[in-house]
Amino acid sequence: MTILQTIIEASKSNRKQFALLIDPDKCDSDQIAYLVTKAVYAKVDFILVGGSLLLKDRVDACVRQIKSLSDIPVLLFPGNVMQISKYADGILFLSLISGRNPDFLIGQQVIAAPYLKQTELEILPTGYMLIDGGVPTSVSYMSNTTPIPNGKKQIAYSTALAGEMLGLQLIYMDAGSGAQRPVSPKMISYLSKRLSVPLIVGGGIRTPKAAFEAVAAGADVVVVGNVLEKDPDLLEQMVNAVHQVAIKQK
Ligand code: 1GP
Repeated sequence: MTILQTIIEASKSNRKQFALLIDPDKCDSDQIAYLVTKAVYAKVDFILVGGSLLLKDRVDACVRQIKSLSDIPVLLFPGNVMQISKYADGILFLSLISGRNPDFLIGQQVIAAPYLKQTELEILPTGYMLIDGGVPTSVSYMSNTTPIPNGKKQIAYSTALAGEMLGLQLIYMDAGSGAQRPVSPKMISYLSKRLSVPLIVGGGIRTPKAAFEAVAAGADVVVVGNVLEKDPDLLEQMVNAVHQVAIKQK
C-alpha cells in the first residue's frame, strides 16, 4: 500500500494520524535521535521534514538519520525545491492554493518535477492552504502570499474544493509554524464535512488538548513541530490525544 492509500484508508475508517514535523535547521543530530526514539515509542504515524527557509544543507543527513533509527514513513514537506531528498519515502507535492503567487502554485513544481521523476519518492499531490494564525509567519513572508482570514470558513472551503476538483489528493490547512492560534475547530469541521479528500491540519498546536480538538473537529492528520523541539517529552501525550479520538468515536 502507498502512503497516500494508508492516509485515505485511515481517514475512511476514522483512524486519526499524527505527524511529527522536524525542521533540519532547528534540530541537531542529538535532538533528532531523541525525538525519533520518542516517536517510535509513541507510535507516530509520519515524520515530516522541512522548513520555510533552511540556512544549513542538512535535509539529506536529517532524513538518513531518521531512516536509520525507525521505520516510520518520512515525508518531505518542502519550503522550496532545494529541500528534496531522495532518501525520504515520499513528498507532499504542495501547491499553495490559498495564495496567488504563481511560483508557489506551479513554478517550483515545474522545476522539481523532472528531478522527482528520477527518484523513487512517492508523490502526494497536496493543496496547501495558509490560514491566518494571528502572527505573520515565515511561510507567509517567504511565499509572498496572504493567508485566508481565520473566520472565513467559506473562502477556505471554496479554496479546498477547487483543489479537490483539480485532482489534489490531500488538503493541508496550516496556520504556520509557531502560529499564535491554530486553525479553529469550527473551520476544520466546516471543511471536513464537505470535502472528500483527507484533511491535514497544523500550525500552532501546542497542547494535547489542541491536538485533540483538531481531530475531534474532523482533521485526519495533525502536524506538530515547534513545541516538540522545545519539549520532546510532550510527544507521547500529543500522539495519544490524537489516536484516542477514533477509539472514542467508535
Ligand atoms: C507548520 O504545520 C506545521 O508548517 C507545524 O506547526 O511548528 O507550530 O507545530 P508548528
